[in-house]
Amino acid sequence: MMKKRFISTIAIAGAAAMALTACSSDPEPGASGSAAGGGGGDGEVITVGFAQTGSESGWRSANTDSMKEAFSAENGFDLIFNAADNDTAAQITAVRSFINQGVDAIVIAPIVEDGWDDVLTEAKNAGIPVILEDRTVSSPEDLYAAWVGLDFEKEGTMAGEWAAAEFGDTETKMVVLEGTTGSAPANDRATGFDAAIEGTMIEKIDSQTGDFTRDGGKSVMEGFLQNYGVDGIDLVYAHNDDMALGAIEAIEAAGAVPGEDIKIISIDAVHDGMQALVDGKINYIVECNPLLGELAAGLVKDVLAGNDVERTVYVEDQAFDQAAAEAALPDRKY
Ligand code: GYE
Repeated sequence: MMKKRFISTIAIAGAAAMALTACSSDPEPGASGSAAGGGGGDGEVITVGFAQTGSESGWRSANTDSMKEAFSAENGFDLIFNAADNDTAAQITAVRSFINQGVDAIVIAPIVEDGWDDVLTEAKNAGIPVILEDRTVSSPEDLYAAWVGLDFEKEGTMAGEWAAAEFGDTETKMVVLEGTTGSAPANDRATGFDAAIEGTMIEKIDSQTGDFTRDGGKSVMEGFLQNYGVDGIDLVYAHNDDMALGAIEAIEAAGAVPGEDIKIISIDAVHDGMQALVDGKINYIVECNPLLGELAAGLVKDVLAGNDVERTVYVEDQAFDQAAAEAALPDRKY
């Protein structure tokens, strides 16, 4: 049985504090600082290769910042950062090069779920632990040490439940802007949402990938508007805020009012998305917390130190309507 742990935003601050505690209990707390907390407690700098997906969205920028901050020299790390520009082959090549460089640990935010068995086996054979952050893989669990991220299916369910409550009793034509094909969040956000709207009067008339980017969301939405017309679409479900923001541009260019003529639901709750929600252009957003750096760094240290870790660490998300977004926006960290 997999052990599962849910962590709230407050607990993330706690985890950060724990990480600091771990650092300060290092054998030589007064030492120059550059190697503090490294090498699983033996004062060595930990070399970590991080294979990021790319830079497709606001969420991704916040996640990259969080990772770079946590895997800093002050925290005892030497970080080798690679962003694969959403190219799955390039991401696997990056992981292979980390193995060849003999890094201490590898962290991956896997672009897609499938295709990881070979390179994960190579890492295992080389004795290099792999920690996954953000997205999941379909590989057997013994090929990686731990995963930290979000419950994407639950995010989809929360979005779908809101849609069902708001629009379920009226004939509603919905189009979907999917995330990257084959990625865990695109798969799971579709599953959760579809189950939640089952049996309602919401009809999915089309669904296409916009690759989690603003440009992708805009051009797919332009196509939908061409095919169905402004009057033929009532609701957009976007798998992330960036695609919703692209859709807003397309809807406005078509002479319609986003959030009114065509309602929009999205996922992430990054700053620009929350602002659009406050402005009434998006109607509902489910959060996806990108601040996973401290937890990922803690897992790397624990795994290298031979400590028992939670194999699956879920960070909890919330959801926002316009009033909640207005209240939350000033204090948002991303
Ligand atoms: O929702 C999207 C990003 O994997 C959870 O990837 C992440 C998703 C996020 O590009 O904005």
